[in-house]
Amino acid sequence: MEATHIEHIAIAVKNLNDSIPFYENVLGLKCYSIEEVKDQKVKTAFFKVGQTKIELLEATDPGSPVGKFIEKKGEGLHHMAFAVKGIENSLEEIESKGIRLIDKKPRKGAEGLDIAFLHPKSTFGVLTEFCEKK
Ligand code: CMX
Repeated sequence: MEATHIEHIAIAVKNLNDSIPFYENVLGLKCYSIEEVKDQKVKTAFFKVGQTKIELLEATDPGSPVGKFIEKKGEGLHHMAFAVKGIENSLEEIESKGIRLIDKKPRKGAEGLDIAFLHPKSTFGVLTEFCEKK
């Protein structure tokens, strides 16, 4: 498989409106998009830092992955996403190496990317995502 760069780093927050001003007014980044991803039960806010993005995640349902994460661990680093070439083949390849997949096939994520998650128990505690722009 080939990972080309860190596509985004995602941070779980309780409330987008409360956290966006830190990134804009303190770090000087610009929120260029707010999008709800119904499938993942989140609202997202995006900032660019070079070719990498910061993605803030607010749960739209307390029983969703981000809702459960906030309840258990509080706000903080939620996952890291690698841009990969050939997401289906990458998933097949790493599954054959014994890595536990959450998504065996890619699905549609924010910004229309194909995305798939690897289980944090297989990746040294960091929820890891692959994504590909097609
Ligand atoms: N990072 C690291 N560990 C995590 C984690 C995260 N983001 N989320 C959960 N875990 C750990 C928990 O701490 C827990 O560990 P322990 O058993 O040691 O306590 C274990 O995983 C199980 O957690 P859980 O709360 O019982 O939750 P589930 O097993 O029901 O689900 C997971 C965990 C990772 C499978 C689920 O969160 C998932 O499918 N995530 C992928 C999808 C996702 O996160 N979507 C939101 C973002 C979408 C987007 O960016 O668009």
